[in-house]
Formats: sequence, C-alpha cells, structure tokens
Amino acid sequence: MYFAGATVAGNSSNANEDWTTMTSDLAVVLDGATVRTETGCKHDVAWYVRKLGASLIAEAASKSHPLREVLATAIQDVVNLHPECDLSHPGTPSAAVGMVRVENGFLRYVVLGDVSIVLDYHGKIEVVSDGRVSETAPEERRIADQYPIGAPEKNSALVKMKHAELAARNHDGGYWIAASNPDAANEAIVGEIEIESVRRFAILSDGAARSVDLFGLYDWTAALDVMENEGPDELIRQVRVTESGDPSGERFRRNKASDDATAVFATASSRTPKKAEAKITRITPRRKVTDEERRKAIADVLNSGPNLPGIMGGQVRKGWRTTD
Ligand SMILES: [Mn+2]
Ligand SMILES: [Zn+2]
Repeated sequence: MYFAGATVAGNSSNANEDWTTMTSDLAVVLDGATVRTETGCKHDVAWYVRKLGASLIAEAASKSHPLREVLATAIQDVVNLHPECDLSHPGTPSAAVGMVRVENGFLRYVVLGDVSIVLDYHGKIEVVSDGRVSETAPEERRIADQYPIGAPEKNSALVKMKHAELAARNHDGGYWIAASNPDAANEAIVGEIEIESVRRFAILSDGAARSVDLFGLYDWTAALDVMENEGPDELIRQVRVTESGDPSGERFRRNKASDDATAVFATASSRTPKKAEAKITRITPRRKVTDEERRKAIADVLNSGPNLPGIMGGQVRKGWRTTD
C-alpha cells in the first residue's frame, strides 16, 4: 500500500482535534467534535482522539476482530481510562471515525459520523459518510447560519445549536458518534471491496471534505487526482485559500472560518505515485562533474595551506611510528 496524509489545525492557536494514522494495512481518521458546552470530563477532545486512535490500532491488530467490534472495544477501552469523569454527561468528548483495514484480499471500512471515505474502484467513485449530524437541529442551524463568523450572535446561536445536537447524539432518530457508549458502533457503516478492484481511496475529515461538498472546488475524482498528483497537503492548502477568501462565511455558510482538516490518500497497490517520481527528478544533478574538475577541486584543497598541528590533528605524539 502506498499512502500519504496531512492533518492541519483549523486555527494555529488551537490544538488540532483531528487525528490520523497509517500503518502497512490500516488507515484511520478521527475528527473530535468541537466543545461548546460543559463536558463532565477533565480531559480535552485532543486527549480523547489520541486515546481512541491508539486503542483502534491495538484492537484492529487482531484481524479476526470485525471492524464494528474493533470500534466498540476501542470506545470501551477509552471509557476505562477515565472512570473519575462523568461519562454519562451529554457533552462528554466524542469523535467521528473513518477507518480502512486491508486484509485477506479485501479492503474493509467502517465509518461512524461525518468522516468521508472516498473509494475509487471498478471504475466508479463511491463516497461513504454519515451526515446525520448535519440534519439535526435544523432550526438552530438556520439561525446560526444567518450571522457572520465571529459575531457574538453567531457564537450564542452555535451554543444553542450544540445543545440541540447533543440532545440527538447517540439516540435513535438522531446521529451516532464515538463517545462513551460502545453500542454506537452498531450504527456504524461498514463495507468491503475486493482489493484487486480498488484503484485508490482517501479518508477525509469534514474540514477537508468541504473542498468538494461545501466549496465545490472539484468533484471527488478531481479531489483524488489532486491528492495523488500533488499530495493531500495541497488539497488542504486549497481549502485554506478558499476559506481566507470568505472569512465571514457569507458565500459559504459554516460554523468556523476553518475547521481542522485531515486528508489521507492511499493506493491499494504499491504502484509508485507521480509525486515520488517528480521528487527523484528534482534531486538528479543537472550536469556531470568532469574528471578534470574533480582533480582541480582536490588539488585546491591540498594546496590551500599547511596542515598545522593544533588545527587539524593536534599535537604529533613523539615516536608514533616506532614499534618498540
Ligand atoms: Mn471537523
Ligand atoms: Zn475524562
């Protein structure tokens, strides 16, 4: 598997609450949910995603362990790490999850929440994501969208929206996400594809997927092309350029000017991507050094002055060549 990834905080003064890892057969993207209320937990969201991510790697290592079970066990592992916190609090830290594991000739995936997995296989593109969270609290969302980013009215509307969202979190009829209830994993979307038919795939947090689904900079095929040819960091750079051209969110309605953004790109085969070829071309010397030039360079060094003891070699020890 060839893979490349980038993750960038939305705002340089805040911690990145996305998290990602890639191993030889596993790729994970987590997107910690923004905290706007009390949480009942002394840990922050960045801690939550680090711990959940570490548990996912550990639990996914047993390939007989199906991905929904991997996710449920990892959620429970993190619960066990902080019994002192009030994990039944409605604002307890949470994260959307996208994970791909390559095993026994199959690519298997699990998605919980609004992380997007983009699959290019059998000549078609399929995007797997659960956008139910953005369908909750429609009235509160509509009100929040009326105000420019940074306005005090916007911030208080977003807190109201968050309360409505949290009331729908991990409940039937609402949306499901990794938090402190392992049963949420039963609601995750899972699927598998024969690895031979997979050309390439990507996993994106919503902060990176907005390049396509909010800004419309390109379609999914073109987004994969950008990541493959120029790197996932270039996709995120283009997202940031678009955001900085619309800082108050008038053109593209959104909660924050920039969200944490993560993009992972992979090919299922070990095919060398174009970017690596380009890099090798750049480091090739433009011109061969001739033997004459090499001789002259060596002579210049030898003739540049006496090799004084104390500068190059220090004191010459007396009798250093004698054998007795
Ligand atoms: Mn996000
Ligand atoms: Zn805690």
